[in-house]
Amino acid sequence: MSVVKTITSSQERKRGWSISLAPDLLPVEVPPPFDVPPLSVEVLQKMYHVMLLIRRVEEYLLDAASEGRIGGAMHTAIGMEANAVGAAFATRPDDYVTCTYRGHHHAIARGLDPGQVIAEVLGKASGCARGKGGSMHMVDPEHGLMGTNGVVAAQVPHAAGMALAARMRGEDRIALTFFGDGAIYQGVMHETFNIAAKWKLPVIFYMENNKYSEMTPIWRTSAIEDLYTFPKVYGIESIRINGNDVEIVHAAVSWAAERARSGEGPTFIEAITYRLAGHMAGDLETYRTPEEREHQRQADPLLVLRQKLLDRNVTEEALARIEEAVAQDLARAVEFAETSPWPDIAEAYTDVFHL
Ligand SMILES: Cc1ncc(C[n+]2csc(CCOP(=O)(O)OP(=O)(O)O)c2C)c(N)n1
Ligand SMILES: [Mg+2]
Repeated sequence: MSVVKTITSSQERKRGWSISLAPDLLPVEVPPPFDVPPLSVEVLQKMYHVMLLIRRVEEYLLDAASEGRIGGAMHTAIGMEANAVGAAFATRPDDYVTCTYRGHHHAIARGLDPGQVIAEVLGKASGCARGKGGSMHMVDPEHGLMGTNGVVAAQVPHAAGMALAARMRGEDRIALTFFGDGAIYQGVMHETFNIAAKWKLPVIFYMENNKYSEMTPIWRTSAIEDLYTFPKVYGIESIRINGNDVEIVHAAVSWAAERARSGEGPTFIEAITYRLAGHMAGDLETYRTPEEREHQRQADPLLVLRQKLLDRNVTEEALARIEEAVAQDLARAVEFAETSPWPDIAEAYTDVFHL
C-alpha cells in the first residue's frame, strides 16, 4: 500500500517536516500457508477474557504512571494483545519464551498473576522480580517466561540458546521469541537466523510489527516493505499474518510449533499489528496523527474478537459476564499490588549483579 496522505499543521511547519500517515496500517490480509481451523467458542471466550484483562491492567498502569507512581520507563502493548494470547494458547507451559521490554501482555498471557505484574511495575516486594526489575523486566520461569529484555534484539539469541539446550537435553520443548520491527536490522538477529537455520533449532521468531520503532515509522527507515522476506535468505520458512486476529495468530504459532517440535527447524512470523498507546508512558505522540490512531482503532484486536464471538452466537449478556469477571480480576490484582509492602532496604544488593 502506498502512503495515504501528508498532513502539514502549523506546528509541523515550525518543526520543518510533516507527518505522513503511514501506509495503510490495518492488518494486511495475506493468505496463510496453513489452515486456520475455527477455535471453539469456549476457547475464544477464554482468550477474550485474557486479552481484556491485559488491556485493563495496562490502562490501570498508564493511569498510575500519569500520577507519577511508576519509576523508570514503561511500555504498554495496548492494541497488540492478540499476539501474546494467540501464541500463549498455541504453546506449552514448558516452552521457553523471551520478549522485549514491551512484555506485560506476554507475562499475563503466559499465566503470570496480574497482581504480580502490577506489583513489579510499581516496585513492590511482591512483584515477579521482587520489585527490582520494573516494567521492563518481567520474569516467570514457571510459565516459561525467561525474561523480558531492555536491549533491542538481545532476547533473540537467548531463545536460540534455549532451543539448543532443549535439543541437547533430548527434550521436545521449543523456544518462542518476540521482537519488534525495529529489531530486524540488528546484526545479532542475522547471526541468530543463520545458526538457527543451519542447526535447525526448534525456535519461532515472532515479529510484532507495530509499524514504529520508538517514534520512527518503519517505512521511513526500511529499504524494503516486506520484512518477513529477510529470513528467507537463510532458508527459514517465513510468513506474514494479521497479528490482530487471535485465531490467525493461534493457527500460525501452532503450525510453527509443530514444525519446530518435529525437527523442521525455525519459522519466522511477521505479525502486522499496531500499538494504540504511546511508545512509552508519557509519550506525547507528536510523530503520528490522531486520525491515524483512530483509523487503526477499527482493527483493535479486542473489537475483532468481540465481533467474532457475536458472529458465533455468543450473546451480549455472555460477553458482559466476561467483562464483569475481568473487572473483578483487575480489582483483586490492584488490591494485591497496592497493599503489598515495598522491598526491604536490606534487599538492595541481593539477587542483583554489582561490582
Ligand atoms: C541495542 C539497543 N539499541 C537501541 C535501544 C533504544 N530503543 C529502545 S526501544 C527502541 C525501538 C524498538 O522498536 P521495535 O523493535 O519496533 O519495538 P517496539 O518498541 O515497537 O515494540 C529502541 C531503538 C535499545 N533499547 N537497545
Ligand atoms: Mg515496533
